[in-house]
Amino acid sequence: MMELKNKRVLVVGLGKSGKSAALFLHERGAKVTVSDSRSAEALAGEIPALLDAGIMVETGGHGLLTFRRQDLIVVSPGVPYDTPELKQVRAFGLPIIGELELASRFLQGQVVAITGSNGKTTTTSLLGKIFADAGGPTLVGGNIGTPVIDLIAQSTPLTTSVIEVSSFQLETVVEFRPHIAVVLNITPDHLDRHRTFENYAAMKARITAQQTPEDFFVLNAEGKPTQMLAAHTKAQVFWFSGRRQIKQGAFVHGESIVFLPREGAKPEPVMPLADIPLKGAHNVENVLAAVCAAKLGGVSAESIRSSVAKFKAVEHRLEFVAKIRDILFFNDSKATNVDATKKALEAFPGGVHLILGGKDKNSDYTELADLIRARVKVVYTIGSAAEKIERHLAGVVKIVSAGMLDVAVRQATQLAVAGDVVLLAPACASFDQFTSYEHRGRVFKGLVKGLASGPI
Ligand code: UMA
Repeated sequence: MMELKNKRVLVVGLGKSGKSAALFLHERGAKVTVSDSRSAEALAGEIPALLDAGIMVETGGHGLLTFRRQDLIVVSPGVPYDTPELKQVRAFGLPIIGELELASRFLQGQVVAITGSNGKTTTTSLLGKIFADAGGPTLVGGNIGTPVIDLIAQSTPLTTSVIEVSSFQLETVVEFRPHIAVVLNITPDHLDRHRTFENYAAMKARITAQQTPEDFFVLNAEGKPTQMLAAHTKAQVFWFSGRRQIKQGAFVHGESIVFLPREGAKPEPVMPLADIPLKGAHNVENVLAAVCAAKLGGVSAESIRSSVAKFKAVEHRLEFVAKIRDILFFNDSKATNVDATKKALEAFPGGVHLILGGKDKNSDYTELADLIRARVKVVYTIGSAAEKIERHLAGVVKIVSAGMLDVAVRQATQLAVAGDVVLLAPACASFDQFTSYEHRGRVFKGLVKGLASGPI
């Protein structure tokens, strides 16, 4: 375990991760400073408690000198790897780790880590529920919302921690070693930060870097980027597939999900597909991944089946909001990249009014053209990416430049007819107009609920 007493530690970023990291480090006897690019006014709610605890706070930017006087730097996931300050710190040879790495050095019990471009949160909550229903002490956290540091106090050697990890968090891991690691899929996302798809995929691969032959690596058998990872692990590889039988792992056989514990064994039936309560083929893949990881974690097929059958869609992931005048409203605010929007569209055969836009991540929206042509009646653009999206989809579909979410919802409701679907699956980050994708999703739901109570 890492010795922190009297160590000078700088925590960069005072969001959820940074705050938890700072307080944890302080409790362990470190001399902690936090630094955030936001102004003191913007952080007014956080600062007094930190100062009271004896933690130093720097606001309005990161001073180079602040970085120099430290023994360790702990960066928040949202802080880019190549900021000038971090570049310079690296040149001095100071250790830089992320909140996940720090937490994993203190977390007790076994870790099941899930990454992927899409489906992470659904799979993490489902797997958390499966392990908890099976009766063992279970904790759930990570990118899903609760910093892993906040799980440490409750963890014991018997705990299973089911952790959602992002490419941002994997960028700063060193010794992080999950007993079971899952990669759901790798499709372009966060290219504004990682620059190239290859860099982004390399970050995802770091989830297995410290695994050993006693560990398990669960991979999607469909798609080159996940297939290729099998060559880069020391762990035992298990696969999942919605399309075909695989060597060992979980797959769809007829109308059921089955698990194959090793090559040549008899597949064990786990559950009928009909018992999956979630919409869309992508959710079958999420369930397959969860089944595979749960079986490897020792959960019985019967227990898995009953947990999956009771599972409810996670908020903001293709979440049904309301039916008004026979128009269905779905909130998929978590569709923050092009691939997630594709998956959302695949869940509806047609008649879709699609709200797209927000903060661009260097994405290629022309990839949506075929599905939009086949299934979407009108696209409503919002946010700073609107103009780019309109250029990429010119001539493909009728486009309404709505600008703001409330305008988009109002216009979609006017143009939609009975049987149509109004879908928020924006393919972009939310940070231009909202504080998070959750905020955007809640605003959308509020607008829809407002329609339900007033005339339209
Ligand atoms: N900041 C700086 N300097 C910088 C950049 C940011 O000081 O150069 C400051 C900001 O002013 C802000 C703070 O850093 O005060 C924000 O830190 P953060 O962006 O790391 O956010 P947290 O609140 O700590 O939340 C993070 C994850 N956020 C990101 O990865 C962007 C949350 O994932 C996660 O739930 C939380 O830790 C707990 O683990 C959110 C996310 O959007 C949901 N994740 C991305 C995704 O899912 O696509 C990866």
